[in-house]
Amino acid sequence: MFPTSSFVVDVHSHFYPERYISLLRSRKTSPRITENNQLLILPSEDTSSPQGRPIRPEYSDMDSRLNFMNTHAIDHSIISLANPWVSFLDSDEARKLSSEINCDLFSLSSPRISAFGCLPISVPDIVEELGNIKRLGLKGVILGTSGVGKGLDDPDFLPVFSELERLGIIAFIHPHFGVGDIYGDRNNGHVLPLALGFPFETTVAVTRLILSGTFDKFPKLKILLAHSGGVLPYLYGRIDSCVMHDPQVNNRLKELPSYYLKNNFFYDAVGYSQENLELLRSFVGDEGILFGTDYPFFPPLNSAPEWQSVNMNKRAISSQDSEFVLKAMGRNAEKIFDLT
Ligand code: 5CU
Repeated sequence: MFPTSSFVVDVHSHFYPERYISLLRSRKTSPRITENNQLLILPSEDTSSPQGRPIRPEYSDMDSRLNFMNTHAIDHSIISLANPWVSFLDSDEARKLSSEINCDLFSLSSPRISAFGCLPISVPDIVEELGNIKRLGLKGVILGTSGVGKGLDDPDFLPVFSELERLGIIAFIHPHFGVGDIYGDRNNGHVLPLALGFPFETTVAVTRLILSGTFDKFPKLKILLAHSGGVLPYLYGRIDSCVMHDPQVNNRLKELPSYYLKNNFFYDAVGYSQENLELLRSFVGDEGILFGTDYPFFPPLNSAPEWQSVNMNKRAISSQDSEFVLKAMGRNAEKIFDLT
């Protein structure tokens, strides 16, 4: 049951400012918007018979978003640019566009909307833009899994984590690449990259990040993980055991990986089932789980006003006790992101 007084916050909610839409419309290769209004983003999509998703007003129109929020009783959304952010641009273009988008996002802030900023693609530019994001008062940053090309455990990327910790900015780690479509060419739409590829991409990137010792260097660093942390809450015991039994890694970290997963990470509740949520809850406890929708992705295939994808996650949360419901639906986010 939903307690009537709950303040509901959506922490996983994407938005495309108009200037990003225009850029995608002007492009001939993915990411792009085709003449038939299909949005192509995933690396595997831009084939001879492109498989996109219809670009709908929800992607960039604030009124549609507010309608959606009203329909689903969401009081506040923390919006973020979706993958692949500005990663397809050259360094100068990425610096300019990320800074403009962050100003766009700031200008959309209201009692019902706040935002995570996006980042350019080189380390000095990222460090500089983090200062800008802090000054604008954005609630965090969205970060892909590739860092500046060599993953989040790239030693050259350390200054970014150092600055995130120093400024107290939370990074929302979100996948983009998936893992390879293997075995044959049957058309399964987006099911394999989104259902499996995305969570495994997050799992691999975050495990590498932990194994690099980054959280021993920056113990106050805080990360929000998309899609309930991929399969990390399911595999943490196996990851711990492999570290304990590996002569190369065994002495590298101060703690076992599960320690960092419990202490340095928050998790969105975008897992679509009660069992997934209960597993996550038993692993991380009640304070680190936050409701999200992944809007505007996964709209209903018919024109139903309520989104099944949203209701699946709400139903999973509301199957739990009312104290947890209050926390996961909004109180945790209010506290963590200082949503006053
Ligand atoms: O439908 C999709 O491709 C996506 C995507 O690319 N990113 C995301 O956050 N959700 C769904």
